[in-house]
Amino acid sequence: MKKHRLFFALWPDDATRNTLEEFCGNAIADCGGNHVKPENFHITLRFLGQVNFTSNRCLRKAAARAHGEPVKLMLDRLGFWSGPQVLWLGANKVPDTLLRLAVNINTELGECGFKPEDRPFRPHVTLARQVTKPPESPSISPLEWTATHFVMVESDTRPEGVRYKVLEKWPLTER
Ligand code: 3AM
Repeated sequence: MKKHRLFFALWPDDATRNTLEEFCGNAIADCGGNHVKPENFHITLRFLGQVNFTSNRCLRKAAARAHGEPVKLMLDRLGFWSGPQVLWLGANKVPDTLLRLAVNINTELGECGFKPEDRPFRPHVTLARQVTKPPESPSISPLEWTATHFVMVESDTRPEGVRYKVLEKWPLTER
């Protein structure tokens, strides 16, 4: 049976995507690595890996049960991880709404046989990969983004690079 490589994410609207590109352009250009295409910018909530059709249905039901409120982000920090060689954009203050959303998703995923991830949740937008040196300055013009939905994405690795396809989205609503 065909499997799909899936993950849950916060997915920027076009305006936010354009601002991300504008604000981070210089840092991305300076870092020298493999630049992530702006259409691929996102914040991963939970990576799922290869999933079959039956799990896929369970996952969609779990996502529909995982309540979350709108996530108001202030992206104001450039970072670099030397292990995975990633340049990323994140927030000095991660909002509780985002942490709660990730917990709720992970909790509901238990119904589908997915255990919570061992590694800590470090929300970020990957800007470039195969980066070998930290950015010259970690400061960046703060960018505000209020995420009003979260999505399930299929990741398709092709010879020309990875392509992401949004399969479904769920609203984040005030209680
Ligand atoms: O959100 P970013 O770009 O940091 O690195 C992959 C990407 O992260 C990550 O899932 C996101 C969407 O592809 N990823 C890939 N394989 C993974 C794995 N085995 C993984 N995350 C955890 N475990």
